[in-house]
Amino acid sequence: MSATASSADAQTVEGQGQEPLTDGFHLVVDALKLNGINTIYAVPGIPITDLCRTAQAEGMRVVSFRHEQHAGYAASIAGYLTKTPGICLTVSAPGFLNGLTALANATTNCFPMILVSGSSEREIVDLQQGDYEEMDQLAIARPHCKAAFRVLHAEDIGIGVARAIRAAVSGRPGGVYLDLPGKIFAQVMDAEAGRNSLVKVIDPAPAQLPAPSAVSRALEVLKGAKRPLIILGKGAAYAQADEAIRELVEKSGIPFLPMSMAKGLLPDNHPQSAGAARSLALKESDVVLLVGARLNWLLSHGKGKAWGEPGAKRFVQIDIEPTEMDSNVEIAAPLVGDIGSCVTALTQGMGGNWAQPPADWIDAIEQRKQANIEKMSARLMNNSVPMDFNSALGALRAVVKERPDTILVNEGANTLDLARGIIDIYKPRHRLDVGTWGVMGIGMGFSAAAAIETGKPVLAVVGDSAFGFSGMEVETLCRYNLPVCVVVFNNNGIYRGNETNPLGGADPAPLVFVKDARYEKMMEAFGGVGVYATTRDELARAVNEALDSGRPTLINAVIDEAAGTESGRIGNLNPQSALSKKK
Ligand code: ADP
Ligand code: TZD
Ligand code: MG
Repeated sequence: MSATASSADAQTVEGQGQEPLTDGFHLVVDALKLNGINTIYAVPGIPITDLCRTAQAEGMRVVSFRHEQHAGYAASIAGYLTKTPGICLTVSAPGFLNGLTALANATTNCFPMILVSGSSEREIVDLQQGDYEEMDQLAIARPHCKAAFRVLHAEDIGIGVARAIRAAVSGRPGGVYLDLPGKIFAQVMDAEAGRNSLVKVIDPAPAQLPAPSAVSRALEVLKGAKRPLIILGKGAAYAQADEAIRELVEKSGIPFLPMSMAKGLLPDNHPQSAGAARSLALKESDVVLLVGARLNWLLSHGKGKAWGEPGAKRFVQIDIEPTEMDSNVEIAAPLVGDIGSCVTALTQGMGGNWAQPPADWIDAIEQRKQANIEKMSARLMNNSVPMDFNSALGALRAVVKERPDTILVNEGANTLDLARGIIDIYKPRHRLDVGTWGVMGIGMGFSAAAAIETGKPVLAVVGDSAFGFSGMEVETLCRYNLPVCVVVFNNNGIYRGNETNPLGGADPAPLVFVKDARYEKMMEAFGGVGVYATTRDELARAVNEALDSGRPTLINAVIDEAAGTESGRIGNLNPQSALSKKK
């Protein structure tokens, strides 16, 4: 049925006066559009250059990046924000590999995305005869994603795209790889047969109801609690069951702790938030309800010092992935299903007279909260020059409070850990960060996609090291004129900027950068606004102006180079030599 044609033939496909034809390029675009996907994050080149052009000509938004990793991060966070897989499109071998980090990161974080890569000729690749950008991409992608597919014939593009979409968003969301060998793009086929080959994915992420017996068990465990706690994770934010979650939390009266990207699901100033009493809540609670949060390293694996008395805690866990249960500790009441359905079932099961948690537990949390908030508030008001992390973040905290619609993107070490505690978030999915891997480099990709997918202003608060991983994408922000304000916390290095070479040689210490680097000029180079800020007032003013104007802006916020701590707040994970010379 399909015939091959050169790309020159493909361009004359229309208007030949005979049977209308279509080709692989158009089928890929049509298959995506049919499924409500209208944006592609890409880096063009052989063999997908014409795919980028075709997509734009057919009305899709094609956002072209400077490096595939950032196109990939953009696609992954688009998927997280919309529950529709984000598309990252790359060339073969090196472009594919550049995108693969983002695909693996998406899978790890349960973000739905599809990495679509062009690939070289199968016959040559499989015989290892040295094709242009030769690589067995499908085999390499497989361990890093939920599913990996290859399409060899134009008439299978529709089914390939459909399988990729369903795999990405059903069950636990994640990354999917779709391999498109260059040959198929120019394959032509009858236009009507082409249309008929497309598949619209019906109900791509079906509701999964928990078993009634599992709901009763969970309610029994919760009912017996003296010091209950709810932990909301980014799975809960992803699920977009915002109202159902609020109802459960408020009806139960149970204090909640948001994981980093779940901040704002309920506002951080909600009376039941235990955010400012985190360590007390983790340690002293007796029953913990996990909603879309894994007991991984970010929660100390559910055991150890942070969790108090060993074995004293009982867990109820809501997750769509059955094998997540008991991954680290025993789960007394597993609730397998989608978060909306599970949370609703719990709320309904609580009936009309659900007992509120004991007052002494609520009081203990409230007291610790007030004490911690008081301790922090002086630090946030400090007016010293240069700024330290707390004082600069205090200024940004006030800006976000005034502008709760702003989406915060955050990466770095100290810049990340301190911002997470200091900047309150008021709306669901308004905080995007380094996630499960703690990966540096998500900054500009996440910012671009957040602006594009939501139309809202974005504030990216990034360490100077973190920024360096995606810094060139400020050109992308300028090219698409995106309302992104980047604040680089410039402390001259990784964690701190004041280390020296222990041997006193000419090379600087490995953790330090050029002193007083002028990052704002990078934004100016491409027509955006650059600001050098040394005081809290200058910083706040510049951020407000940027968010008002909507112009791409980079503010170089000068931070005391001695203010940071090693690895931010996770120094305990960092092995240190007792023998080597350090200064
Ligand atoms: P955090 O880092 O915020 O603690 P994690 O990424 O560790 O969150 O956990 C998210 C969890 O949410 C994953 O185990 C994933 O399977 C689950 N999840 C994602 N979407 C849904 C959904 N719609 N319904 C139920 N569980 C979900
Ligand atoms: N590479 C990648 C992809 N991810 C990482 N997490 C790291 C390296 C290691 N790393 C961290 O974990 S934080 C960090 C690196 C390089 C940068 C910290 O410096 P910063 O932040 O300037 O961004 P602060 O504010 O100076 O602490
Ligand atoms: Mg730094």
